[in-house]
Amino acid sequence: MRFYILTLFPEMVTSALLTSIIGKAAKKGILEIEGVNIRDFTRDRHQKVDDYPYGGGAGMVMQAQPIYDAYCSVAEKIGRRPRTVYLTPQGKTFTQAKAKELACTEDLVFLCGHYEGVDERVLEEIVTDYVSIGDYVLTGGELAAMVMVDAIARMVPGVLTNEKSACTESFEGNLLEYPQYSRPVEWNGKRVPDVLLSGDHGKVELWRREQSILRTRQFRPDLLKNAELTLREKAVYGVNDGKI
Ligand code: 6GU
Repeated sequence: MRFYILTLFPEMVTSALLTSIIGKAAKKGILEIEGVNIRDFTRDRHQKVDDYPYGGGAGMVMQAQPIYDAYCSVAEKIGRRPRTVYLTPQGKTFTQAKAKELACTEDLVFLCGHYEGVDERVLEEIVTDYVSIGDYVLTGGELAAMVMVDAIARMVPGVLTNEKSACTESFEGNLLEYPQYSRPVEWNGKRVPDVLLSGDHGKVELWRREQSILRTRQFRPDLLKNAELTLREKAVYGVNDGKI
């Protein structure tokens, strides 16, 4: 899988992402992350990439041409028009389901805006997905792109060494993850739950499932209506899907 991040600050994005687990996967050749500097595509003799908004108002607007040429350089390289995500608080909120969907794409472009915005015409021309990472405003799309690339890249087979963990963790089946414990058995006067020391894998699985459901009910009851629960679990934990 290849990620192309169109930005005025390519090193901000690549240096953070190429550290740690995602970087290891990139070294192994499982994925590629390329920062594309929009400023490299300016035709302005002062390297300018923004200008005043027509109609007036505060701030500057990123111009269409350098962004479009940066996008075209990627499209030409891969031989087709790639799926292109524009990071904006006006987009649909990013979810684990969206991460999964995008993880099936071979080439993915992210456009990071800055200043007051981006000329609408280039967005109409290249963007396939408008995505926000939450209801707050950032100064630019870079941090949002990093969040998305991390969440998507870790779903690519081979990126996580423990392949099972992508499927048992928080949000899989719309349930939060169960609590984890490691050595020592007692720390700060607190003992690890006995069931985890019992060696009975069946009991451990049942306990973890119960913990996941209880936690979700306590901290994210909004997730439960889409959770994958058996009829028995719904009865035992008093979960209804709003129909009752
Ligand atoms: Cl995706 N971009 C920007 N600039 N701000 C945001 C955002 C994205 N998501 C939340 N705030």
